[in-house]
Amino acid sequence: MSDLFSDLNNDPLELIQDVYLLRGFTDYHKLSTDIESVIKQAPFRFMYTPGGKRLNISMSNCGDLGWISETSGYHYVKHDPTSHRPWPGMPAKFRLLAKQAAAITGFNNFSPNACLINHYQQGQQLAAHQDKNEPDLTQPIVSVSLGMSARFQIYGDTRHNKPQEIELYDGDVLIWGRSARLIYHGVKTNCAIPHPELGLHRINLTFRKV
Ligand code: MD6
Ligand code: FE
Repeated sequence: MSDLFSDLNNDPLELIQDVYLLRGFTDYHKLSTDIESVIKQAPFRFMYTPGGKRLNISMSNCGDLGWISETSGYHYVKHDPTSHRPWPGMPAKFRLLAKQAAAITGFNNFSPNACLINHYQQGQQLAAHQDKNEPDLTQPIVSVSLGMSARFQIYGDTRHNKPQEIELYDGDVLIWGRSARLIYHGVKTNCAIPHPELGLHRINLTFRKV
């Protein structure tokens, strides 16, 4: 399995300092069996913000810990609050993909134990936010885009900047950390291009060490 991803794009583009893009590093087809298995065990669901609003996109998790939003705040937890069972294990292929993508961009020994799975239908968006619920901010985040395209927005150090926008397609992988670890970012899908298998659905895997 070690060469599953290594024959693909090993030439990252640095979008801004410490944010790297690997175009077409993987594709939905390679990961679909594992994704279907995880989602069967822990179906996508809409979570609620601490302010009581329903999030725009549905989510699930796999790995030792899963990210949840609820009225008491944002947390990483070992059990799926819907089923009360542990989150599904992180598939070996997912772990390898994240490790290899991180290593290519100089983040050696990345060993993620949490994978948040976001699901978008066309028009659903993720508002500008920072990822800051992780205890060790020296660890990078690896993010895999699958399915329909999306417009990824990079705002920088405040959400009030005009964002740099980049279109992400099936199999694109973003890796970021160091000076960029806390930048604001968001996602829009109103102009998405459909994917041959997933149609107007997008799945995003974000790998973290927490
Ligand atoms: C998404 N991604 O692409 C959402 N966060 O659907 C993120 O929020 C994200 O891509 C931190 C690092 C990379 C990301
Ligand atoms: Fe994020």
